[in-house]
Amino acid sequence: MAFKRQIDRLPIPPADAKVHNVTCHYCIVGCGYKAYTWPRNKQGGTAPDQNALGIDLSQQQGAMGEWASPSMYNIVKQNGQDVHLMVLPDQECVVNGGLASIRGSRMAENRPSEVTGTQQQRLTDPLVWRYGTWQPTTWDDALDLVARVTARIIAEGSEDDLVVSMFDHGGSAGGYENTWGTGKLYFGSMKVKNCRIHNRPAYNSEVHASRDMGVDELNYAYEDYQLTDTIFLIGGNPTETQTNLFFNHWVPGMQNGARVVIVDPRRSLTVQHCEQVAGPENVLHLAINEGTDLALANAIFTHIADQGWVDRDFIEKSTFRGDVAVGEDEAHPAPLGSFEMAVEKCRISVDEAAEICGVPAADIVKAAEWIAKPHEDGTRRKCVTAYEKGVIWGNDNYRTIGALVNIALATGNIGREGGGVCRLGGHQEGYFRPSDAHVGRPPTYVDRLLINGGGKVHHIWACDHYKTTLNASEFKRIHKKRADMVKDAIDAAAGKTREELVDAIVDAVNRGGLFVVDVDIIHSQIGQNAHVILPAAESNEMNLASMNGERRLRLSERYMDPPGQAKPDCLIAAGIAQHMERVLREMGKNEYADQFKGFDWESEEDAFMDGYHSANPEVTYERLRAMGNNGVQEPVVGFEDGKLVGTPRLYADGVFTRHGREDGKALFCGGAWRGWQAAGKEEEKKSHRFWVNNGRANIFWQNWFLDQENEFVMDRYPYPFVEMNPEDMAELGLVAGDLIELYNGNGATQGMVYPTPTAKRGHVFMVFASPMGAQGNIVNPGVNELVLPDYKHVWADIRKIADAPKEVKGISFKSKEVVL
Ligand SMILES: Nc1nc2c(c(=O)[nH]1)N[C@H]1C(S)=C(S)[C@@H](COP(=O)(O)OP(=O)(O)OC[C@H]3O[C@@H](n4cnc5c(=O)[nH]c(N)nc54)[C@H](O)[C@@H]3O)O[C@H]1N2
Ligand SMILES: Nc1nc2c(c(=O)[nH]1)N[C@H]1C(S)=C(S)[C@@H](COP(=O)(O)OP(=O)(O)OC[C@H]3O[C@@H](n4cnc5c(=O)[nH]c(N)nc54)[C@H](O)[C@@H]3O)O[C@H]1N2
Ligand code: SF4
Ligand SMILES: [Mo]
Repeated sequence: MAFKRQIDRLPIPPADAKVHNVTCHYCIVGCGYKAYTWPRNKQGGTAPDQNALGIDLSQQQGAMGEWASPSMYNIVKQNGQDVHLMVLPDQECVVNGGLASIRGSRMAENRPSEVTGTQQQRLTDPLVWRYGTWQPTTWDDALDLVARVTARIIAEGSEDDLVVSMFDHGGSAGGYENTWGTGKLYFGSMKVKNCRIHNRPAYNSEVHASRDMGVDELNYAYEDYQLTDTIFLIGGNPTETQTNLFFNHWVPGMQNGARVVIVDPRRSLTVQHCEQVAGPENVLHLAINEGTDLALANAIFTHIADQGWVDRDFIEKSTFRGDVAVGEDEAHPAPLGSFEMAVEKCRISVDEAAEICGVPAADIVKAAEWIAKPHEDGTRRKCVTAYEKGVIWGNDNYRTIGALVNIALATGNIGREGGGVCRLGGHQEGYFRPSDAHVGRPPTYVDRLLINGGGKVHHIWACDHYKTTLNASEFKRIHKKRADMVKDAIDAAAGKTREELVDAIVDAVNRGGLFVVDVDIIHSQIGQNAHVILPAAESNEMNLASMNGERRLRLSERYMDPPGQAKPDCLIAAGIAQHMERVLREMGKNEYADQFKGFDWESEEDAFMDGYHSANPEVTYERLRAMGNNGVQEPVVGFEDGKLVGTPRLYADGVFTRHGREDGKALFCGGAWRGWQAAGKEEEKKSHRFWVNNGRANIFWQNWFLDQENEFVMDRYPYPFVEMNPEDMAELGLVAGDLIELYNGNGATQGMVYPTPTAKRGHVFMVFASPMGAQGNIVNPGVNELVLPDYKHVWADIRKIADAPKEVKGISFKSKEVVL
């Protein structure tokens, strides 16, 4: 922050500064940036030929022009030397068109620097629990312990005793390199079935229904927002969560005349921003009762079908024309089949839905008209459907997502300009792993397994369930208790040999303990339970390939050294595999040891070539580098004239394949409304005063792992905010900034009251995943049939804990609804 760092000027990158392509490693959008680095003793000048930007810096730059804020600058290590670093949004990148965001523009200041003192929390060495604390050590020492304990436990029991929590995305802690490294280890060398993904308690898809219907969830191009008539948003808040998708694609779309239908029980900032850009008359906000999206979507679908606003030709040619193709069963929470089957099963009147959803029937009709009613000249209306966590972590995930895809299929809005039915997305994607078929469907509910005493060794990669899982109070209590048993055993074995130490650990896990290995960039909260902590490198401390929400694949280049001994995750996975192989041979298990061969990678590029490249032979680092920040949209279908050739939209040929059916026909979903689907939700709602809606806000990135050491964020929000209606506040005797406790039968958490006049009475919105108050503490353990959590639907009571503490006294509680 400028005022704190006493910075009123920044060094100018000289004309010969090194330039690196950077894809922002925070959200799904993957904005393009350029990182400039240059020696510490050099500076450029203001004349265009004296600086790397090639512009006249003696002149004031325009608001949308190229300029650097102090947050875009740092001094970092590159090949062992201190260098200046400036990370600026790329004006030429088609994703963001030169826009930054409040997160991406802090990439530079969120780098570890020994000179400026930023992010000194980064792990620099492997740590092992010794003498009652964590002690730094070598990679060989730490990995030897991991491998010995893991190999012993598997040899004496089975691979089912190893529980793995691992990221499955792009950006940092992911990308094609790292998902392959971990995937090859746990699904190639081993067949670990008790594994879960970073954000949900099982190994499954967030959008099973869409895939089962044949539709991959990222099927459009971002430019479709500029070519469409209507944007249909359900359970997403893109101005805060996919920021430059909103500003660089939605805004021009609205300026081109697109109308917007937004389904969110809360008046989000996206509603307000859309009203400003499109005019309130072109924005329809359906502030439905929480969890009733399925009733709404089915009513819109029914109305569209009854009015005949469907694309008959598309239905005939591209969708299944029988009755039921896949019956409802344990693995399919609704039948899948023809349009007619779905219309019959999903049928619900507009009036009935209005009653369930708590919105006027006329608004539901209006939504259906905006989405599907043909233009006056009879031409088809184009509509982009975009959804995210309000329905993914919502009530009845499978049927609700199926219902949204139904609408897009019925109106022929997939694979065409101005169409698409897509996840907005979270992190970038970068999934490439061996088959996960051995996991099964439904998969193991891993958190429950751990809570019930299952599993003996827990490998954790880049996630912190302390802050982000459901039923977190119970999870933490038990995880800690089990990990402490092993800590005690290690403490008691102090000074003994490695063999005796391993014996002591194995004995403790056989008594119910849990041996925990945590791979992270910081010492996280769940890391407090770890016996071995392994330091990872982040994006740009390594090269990293990932794709964004329109499947745009880029290589984000390494421009600095990782701190200390930290390494890319793929090379850490390789290290574990190599030590497993060695230890297993020592144990005489040669055949099993052989399964851990093939990890002799020296760099992340080797991991990329071994994994992603093997299935996509056109794609290499060199070619990706040449494609720059605009990259190529996957799937890559060729290499011509020195360029990779991609695919702007999926299913342009009307052939649907995601479900693996040979007929290439999409399926409709016949999932009727059935009230609260997950166990315990209905009772919880009845017995508590407040709905604790929860999610994200622009300023934070995820569980605050970097934000917690960033003054800009912590000065603004020292505690997680809880938005509350001022009349509810008055009734509870609360004033702005008071610390409150939110409690129910699952546990309790705390936050800071933020008066919000637009909040409905009895609804609060809490920012999730804060180190100072995890919302997950009060989320019940209920999941859907395929073990997807419903984080969003939580009811609790609220009481005051304390007056606003000192850090809170100075902060603003102004409305967040700013005029753009
Ligand atoms: N600033 C920022 N951006 C991020 C992230 C971040 O941490 N910070 N994280 C990234 C990740 S990993 C993800 S997954 C995405 C998530 O992106 P989003 O899904 O856009 O974000 P959320 O805030 O979780 O939830 C969106 C909305 O769901 C609404 N909602 C709650 N219950 C319901 C309901 O019953 N029905 C409907 N229709 N809506 C409901 C909430 O009011 C909220 O406005 O964001 C990504 N982008
Ligand atoms: N109540 C509630 N709970 C939710 C949600 C919600 O909306 N409400 N949303 C869910 C969703 S969508 C998500 S994505 C999850 C997020 O849950 P998590 O995945 O647990 O949270 P993150 O902040 O993404 O975790 C990133 C961790 O990885 C570390 N890390 C960062 N970069 C690297 C790297 O390059 N390598 C390694 N090894 N580690 C790295 C960070 O220090 C941090 O500890 O939360 C889920 N939980
Ligand atoms: S919108 Fe997302 S990808 Fe773009 S700069 Fe912001 S955080 Fe990074
Ligand atoms: Mo996410």
